[in-house]
Amino acid sequence: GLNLDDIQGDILQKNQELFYFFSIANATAFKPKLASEILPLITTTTELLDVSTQPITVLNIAFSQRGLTALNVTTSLGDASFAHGQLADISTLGDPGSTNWVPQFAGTSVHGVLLFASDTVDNINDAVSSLESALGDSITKVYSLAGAARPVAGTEHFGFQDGISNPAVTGFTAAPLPGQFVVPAGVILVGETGDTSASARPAWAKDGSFLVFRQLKQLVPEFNKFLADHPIVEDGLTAQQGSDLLGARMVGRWKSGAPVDLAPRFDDPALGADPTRNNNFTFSHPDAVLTTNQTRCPFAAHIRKVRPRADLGTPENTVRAIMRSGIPYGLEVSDEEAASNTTSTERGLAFVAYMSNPSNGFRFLQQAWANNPNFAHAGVGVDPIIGSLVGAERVITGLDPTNSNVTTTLTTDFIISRGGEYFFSPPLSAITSTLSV
Ligand code: N7H
Repeated sequence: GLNLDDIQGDILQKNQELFYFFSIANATAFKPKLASEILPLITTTTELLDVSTQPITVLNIAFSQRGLTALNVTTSLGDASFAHGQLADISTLGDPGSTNWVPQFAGTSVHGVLLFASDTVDNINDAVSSLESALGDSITKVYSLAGAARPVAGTEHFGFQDGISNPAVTGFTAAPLPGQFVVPAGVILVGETGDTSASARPAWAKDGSFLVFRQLKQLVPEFNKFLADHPIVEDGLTAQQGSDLLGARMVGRWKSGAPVDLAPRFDDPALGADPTRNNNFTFSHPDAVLTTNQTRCPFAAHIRKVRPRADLGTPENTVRAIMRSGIPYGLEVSDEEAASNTTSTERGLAFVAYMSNPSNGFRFLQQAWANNPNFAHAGVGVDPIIGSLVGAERVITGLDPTNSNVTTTLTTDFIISRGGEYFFSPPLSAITSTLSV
């Protein structure tokens, strides 16, 4: 089985979370404090499994390549995108230059990130100030981003339930839900069975995981305006229903979480809320040709682009699987923003995903699938949610269920990347054996 005492435990549903990006100002002073002050506070997966051992504030830590270098860790983690940092991937990821990036992510001082998660902001602030005083000037704060659950729990800012489909991990998830994707532990954890890159990683990295962080700004009033202006027109649908259907087909799920593959015309909140049913689909149906039929779920729908299920075989889906653990950030849309259809205060998704191989996982999903107009079929168009053509207009097919040849042109992106970094979330044992010595 997995050594859950050695694996950092990032809680999946959280109320408040602070991402605290830091620079190691003095490695000699930081190393002993990493062992004596930070390590005892790190929350393990074991501790999270039982309510009685869950701390008031969950703490995790992860390091960028620059951070490992600052700690004088010279063994390579064997992943080029991690080694070069996310800024070097800017064109690979389709970000239209670094002008939209948070300047700190475009700089060179982000050595690591501390993740604080709790029920309240006060708890987080207490944990931050006590850790800050313990660490003194061995680190400096570079940047922080505060995430918070929205009033409708579990939704992201466009209004859709998120966090429904995460893989079940062999050796960890005792009873996978019906239809849940089961992956070998090594797809998420370095060095475990199924990690195809294990031989490239140092022994101390075993049971760690790469953490991809992205600050993804969402233009919510603009997205809503687009849906309102382009309702799907079909007999029996009101304009509002047509707009809701367009949004659902862009995502591949209704706001409730109900997959359009199972609820093709109208939302089905009971289906959306039912974990035994809301993942139990493959896009394949006996009455439809898988490679041409888009009456249920468009090929370009976000969830189908990033996880094509029956469109590809299980091995191809498996190697791309990621464990998502993001949280929304920013305020709710104000009345003024809604009335003017214009974002004036930043909000979005603090995207977090874990995987044993970031080049196979996140980076591949973004570049080769979401941003590729010819995946999974020629001429489909990019992912209308996260797909990028570096700011150019995006032409999507298949969004109209009545005629799959109709194209939908998106003249603007609804998600703007503000950048991020690639981190490595080490096993606790590596802190003792390697990072703090
Ligand atoms: Fe996505 N959204 O609100 O539209 N995502 N995503 N994502 N996403 C998913 O199934 C969203 C982003 C994946 O197994 C749902 O849990 C938004 C990036 C994957 O069927 C919704 C942003 C990447 C899945 C959203 C965003 C992914 C997934 C449905 C950015 C990777 C699971 C809920 C602001 C490169 C697919 C669910 C599966 C699901 C949204 C980003 C990947 C609603 C708003 C950058 C693998």
